[in-house]
Amino acid sequence: MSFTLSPLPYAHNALEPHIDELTMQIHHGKHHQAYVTNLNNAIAGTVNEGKTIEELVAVAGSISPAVRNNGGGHWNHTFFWESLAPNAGGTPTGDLAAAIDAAFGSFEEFKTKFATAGTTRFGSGWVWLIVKDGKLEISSTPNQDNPLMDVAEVKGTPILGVDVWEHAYYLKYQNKRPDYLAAIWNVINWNKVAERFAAAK
Ligand code: MN3
Repeated sequence: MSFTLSPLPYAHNALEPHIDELTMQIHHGKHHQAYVTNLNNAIAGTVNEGKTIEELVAVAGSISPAVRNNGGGHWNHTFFWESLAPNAGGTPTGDLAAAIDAAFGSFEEFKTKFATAGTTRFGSGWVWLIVKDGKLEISSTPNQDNPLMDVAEVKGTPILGVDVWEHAYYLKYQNKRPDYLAAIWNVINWNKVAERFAAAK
């Protein structure tokens, strides 16, 4: 059984003006599709055919670079689309808000630290909010790695992930990654993040 690209959970223009329609079309329809296609090609006829994406990601250090990179790309992007929503943003509430305050001092401090982690990730990668030993932490990973991978420097359960590859923002923000990371707060789906937090605790 091979992997398939799920449709975006909203229209390509639904995150305008923060993330533009053309970026979403290319990012989902071309980049994410390519990870799925290349992952399927890389596992075809091997022992990895038939494994779940979670099983593949967990053993990233001992599989081929093609499976690690494209498998990570598939998992990360699926997670990213669900981390965003139209008419979203605002501030987290309840247990999640309390945990953010406890870990980072305040929601504003959290946003600053998360943006710094994303901005200082050299080259391409991801910035994450994870649950580690019951507490929240910010981490970042290179390329298409993620905190579920055995190779991750900081391992944990991701509850929010933001793509900082140039393809995620270049058409609208050009080289200004900090502007993209400032705008992304307008479209974070905190209900989804809270749901993941409750499951991960
Ligand atoms: Mn991407």
